[in-house]
Amino acid sequence: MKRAFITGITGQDGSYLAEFLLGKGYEIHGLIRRASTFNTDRIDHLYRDLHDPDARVYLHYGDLSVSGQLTDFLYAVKPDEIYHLGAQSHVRVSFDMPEYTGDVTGLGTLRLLEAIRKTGIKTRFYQASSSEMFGAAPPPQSEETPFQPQSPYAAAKVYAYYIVKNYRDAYKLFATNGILFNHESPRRGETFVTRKITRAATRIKLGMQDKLYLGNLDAKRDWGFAGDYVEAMWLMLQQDKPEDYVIATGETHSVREFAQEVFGKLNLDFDRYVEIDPRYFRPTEVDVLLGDSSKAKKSLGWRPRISFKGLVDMMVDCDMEIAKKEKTLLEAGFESNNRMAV
Ligand code: NAP
Ligand code: G4F
Repeated sequence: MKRAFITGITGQDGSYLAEFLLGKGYEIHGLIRRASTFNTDRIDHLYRDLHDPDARVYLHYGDLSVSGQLTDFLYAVKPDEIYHLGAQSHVRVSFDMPEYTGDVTGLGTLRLLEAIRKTGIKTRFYQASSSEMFGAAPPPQSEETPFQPQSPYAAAKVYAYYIVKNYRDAYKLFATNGILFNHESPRRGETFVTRKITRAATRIKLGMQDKLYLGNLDAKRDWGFAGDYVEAMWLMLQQDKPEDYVIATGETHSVREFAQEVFGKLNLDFDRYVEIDPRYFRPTEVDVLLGDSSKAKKSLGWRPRISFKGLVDMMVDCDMEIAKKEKTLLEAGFESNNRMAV
């Protein structure tokens, strides 16, 4: 049985990847952070009690800012494949927490690479690189496009990207960069724009919210489905040689278009409910991301399956179910979304 180590297993991508690898027969080891509230909602359905003979998911407390522990984990687990997805991944937040973002999102990658080098384990390493690294570079962006990062998050990812290349060359590690464009799902964090829109619009539809406040509606993104993108991560680690790949749909839409699609599907008047709040503007913005994933198509045989409209439908349908449950609880006199007895 192959063994995978996943950082960021509690995040959107980590949960889809864990599902995907379990389907391929892997044993999964995930790094999780200790929190005072539960942070494993996205993977609870995958977890089995460790006394269960069929248990194949093991969770380990740790943090990307602590190197010694990462080394110990890798030495103990000796994974065949490492998927490094953990990061402070919110671009706007990285302007508020630049030092922390540099430490976790940038140096976190170095700590893992050092752990591989020091333990000498034979493994394959996937780095969650980002289309944010292209920043101000004109579209379409491919593996050949020079980076022009526009945020502390993007700068940290550029550092991580180059340190992966350096360890690949210097120490002959099997280490790859997957340069993934934006990918979304019903499991997307609620402060990223797509999920913020689908959550708000479905709540507005059911009369539980009056307005949706957004920032820059003109920014354009190449949005795909996270479930499709984790397959590309796996494919990259199954190749003979470690290389870097762009993963994207090749289609771009503005935030306004995404929101109009969502509000239109719900027969809601976009102009009536959406307002601009400059607090959501960023000190420097990435205007247009549009990926050229020809290399991945040719070499990995990878293609996105879910279309832009399919993604909107999936997210709206799931958030409508959540909104209905929330409304039922509210009508029955319960506070929704509040798991604590206060
Ligand atoms: P996400 O939902 O924000 O998940 C981030 C994960 O990192 C969570 O599991 C989080 O744990 C963990 N994490 C954060 N700080 C950590 C720390 N100090 N130590 C250990 N773990 C930590 O992000 P995602 O959308 O799944 O993205 C996965 C990766 O791909 C990230 O590296 C992101 O930057 C990159 N990426 C994402 C996209 C995209 O469009 N989604 C595109 C390109 C690249 P908690 O659950 O405890 O917070
Ligand atoms: O959904 P976003 O926050 O995603 P962003 O900044 O593109 O970053 C995501 O994708 C990257 C890949 O390119 C990942 F590396 C990164 O980890 C993350 O997953 O914002 C998308 C666009 C931006 O232009 C932003 O300014 O939406 C605009 N926007 C407009 N109003 C908003 C809002 N973004 C957020 N989060 N909230 C708003 O109210």
